[in-house]
Amino acid sequence: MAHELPPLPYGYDALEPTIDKQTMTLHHDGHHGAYVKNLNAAVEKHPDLASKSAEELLRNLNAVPEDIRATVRNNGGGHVNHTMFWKIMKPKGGGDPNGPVADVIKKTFGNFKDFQTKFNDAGAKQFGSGWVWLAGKSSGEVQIITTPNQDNPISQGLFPIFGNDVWEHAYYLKYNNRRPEYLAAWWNVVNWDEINNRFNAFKSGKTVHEPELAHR
Ligand code: MN3
Repeated sequence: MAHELPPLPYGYDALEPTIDKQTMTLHHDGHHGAYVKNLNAAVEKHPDLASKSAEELLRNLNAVPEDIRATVRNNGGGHVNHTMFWKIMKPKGGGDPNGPVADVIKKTFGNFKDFQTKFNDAGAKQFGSGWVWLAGKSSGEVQIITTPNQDNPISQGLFPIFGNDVWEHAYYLKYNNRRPEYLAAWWNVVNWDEINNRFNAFKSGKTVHEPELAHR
């Protein structure tokens, strides 16, 4: 069975006014759709990889044949990253974090405002395309990291608790070149319940981050 584009869990206009309908349509159907299509085209060349989930491929990129390794890294990464991204946003989201993720933010960064500032600064400074993440380390601690292109933290042995997409395709139609404005507004659509689910999975040692991608 081929890799599949998961449906958007809400309408294309559901995150208005923070993220506009046209951006969501192009981003999900166009960009994410293309990552899935390109990943399938690459994996078709190596039928022994057909049973592997996109996460399994990313977790050990050195095991992926060299002729498709860069394609799997970029398009498998794009598939896994965006599958996370749609879930950790929701209409009428935002507000202060709650639950265990609020506790770890307070413990690690002092308070939510300081965490947001550090996260937004890291995302603003990521040169070119990429992502800013709250990632979990094997020690159980969390840290803010950035990755270029579509690299996912699992390729570094880190758990992607949540991340924001700072590719221009994520914000340019509405925010133009004002990436910091997008980063600041994005918190209005964050889904803290889903982020707590992910944080709990990290704390309980789960190694699958996007369960819907695990069974093919
Ligand atoms: Mn994107």
